[in-house]
Amino acid sequence: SSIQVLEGLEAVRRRPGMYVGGTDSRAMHHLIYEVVDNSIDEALAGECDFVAVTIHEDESITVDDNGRGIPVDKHPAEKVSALEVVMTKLHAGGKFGGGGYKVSGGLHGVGVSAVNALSSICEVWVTRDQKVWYQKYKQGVPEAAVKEIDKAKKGVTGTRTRFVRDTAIFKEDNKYRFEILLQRFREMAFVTRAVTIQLIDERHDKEMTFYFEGGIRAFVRYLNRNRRGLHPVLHVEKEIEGTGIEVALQYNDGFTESTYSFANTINTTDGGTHMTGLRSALTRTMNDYARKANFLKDADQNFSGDDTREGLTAIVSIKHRDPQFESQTKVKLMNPEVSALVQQALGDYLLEQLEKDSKMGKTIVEKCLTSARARDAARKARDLVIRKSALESLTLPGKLADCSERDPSKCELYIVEGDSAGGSAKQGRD
Ligand code: 0RA
Repeated sequence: SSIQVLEGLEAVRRRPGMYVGGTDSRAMHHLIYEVVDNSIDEALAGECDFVAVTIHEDESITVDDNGRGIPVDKHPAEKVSALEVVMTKLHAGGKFGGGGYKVSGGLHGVGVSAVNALSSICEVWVTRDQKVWYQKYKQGVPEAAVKEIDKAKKGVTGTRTRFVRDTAIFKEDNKYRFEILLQRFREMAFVTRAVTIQLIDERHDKEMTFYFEGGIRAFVRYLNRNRRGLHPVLHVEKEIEGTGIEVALQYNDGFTESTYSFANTINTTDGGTHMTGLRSALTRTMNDYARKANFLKDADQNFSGDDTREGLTAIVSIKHRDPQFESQTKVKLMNPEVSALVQQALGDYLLEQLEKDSKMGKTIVEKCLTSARARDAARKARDLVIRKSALESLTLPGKLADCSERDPSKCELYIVEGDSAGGSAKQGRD
């Protein structure tokens, strides 16, 4: 009863772009993510700690998990197995309405049915209640009803999905790329602490397993592995107004910024409101602390945002009930309230840590001070170059109007306030 049906499947085959972002290589990999996202959702619900993805020789994909298994009992409204509803109806999943998941990364529940629609063959095995249930589909259409095909050991549960992408839709001759999948699943394993994600490539006899007890703290250590960290990784995890907020950060002796943001385990490469929150918290807190601790004097300018991010490696990961993304490809988080939540969670924690460990505070502030001085020096140097070339060249930049007389003794300098005053001053003269 917690599963709602909103739409049919034909639409997906007609407009794959709307659901998986097209039919190119990227979209093809997206099929795998959609299926894996469902297993990760089960992990986020605390019901699954193992996910395996296998690329077979024929480029078919199997995704296994040890979650509760998709329910197979008869759906109250649809009159068929809930499994069939989940596999063949858009927007069907445990994520809508009351009894469903707390958080979810999948494409608003269209995930696995969209993959089914775009597959020439798809099969699903559900193990629960000491039974194995099975159904097979061609282009999203079931061959037969869900049926029990085997017995299972007590306590063993899970979902296995195998699909063959439909080459009538994915026409380009692309192959799944191990490295691309590897990167994605490494990130997912970092962000979903204590879940094992295994990737097996039977085409090349390769395999990789990810498991990170330390979550994003381990992620920061991994990103800084070739740099020198200036302090232990800072880490804060809070739940505010039902939204989970986690940030890990460490400054290193380098000068580049490496910041990453995740929303419900999805890497939001274009950032969004969680990233804005992270940046605002850093800028504000570093300025507050530097003033309080008298590193910045009254006459000194505030640090700019950039000053506080040189040599910073940071990750913000949020878990939200209803994440809003800019587009179906989910690269930017849009929920407006998230920015303030991240600012609050990180700001309070960071100030506390800096005040508690003044040696670390000093190290980080000095890093910001160096950045600010370097930026100031660079700006002055740039201004000088621009001014010099402005005076040398024929056209003047911005609001300057040149004189037409070359003899300095006959020239005057007029300084006016505002464009209209400037206009009158020019028009009033020959
Ligand atoms: C809806 C409800 C329940 C589990 C799932 C969906 C579920 C879906 C997928 C997709 C891949 N792996 C999955 N594992 C579980 C909860 C059923 C219950 O209460 O037992």
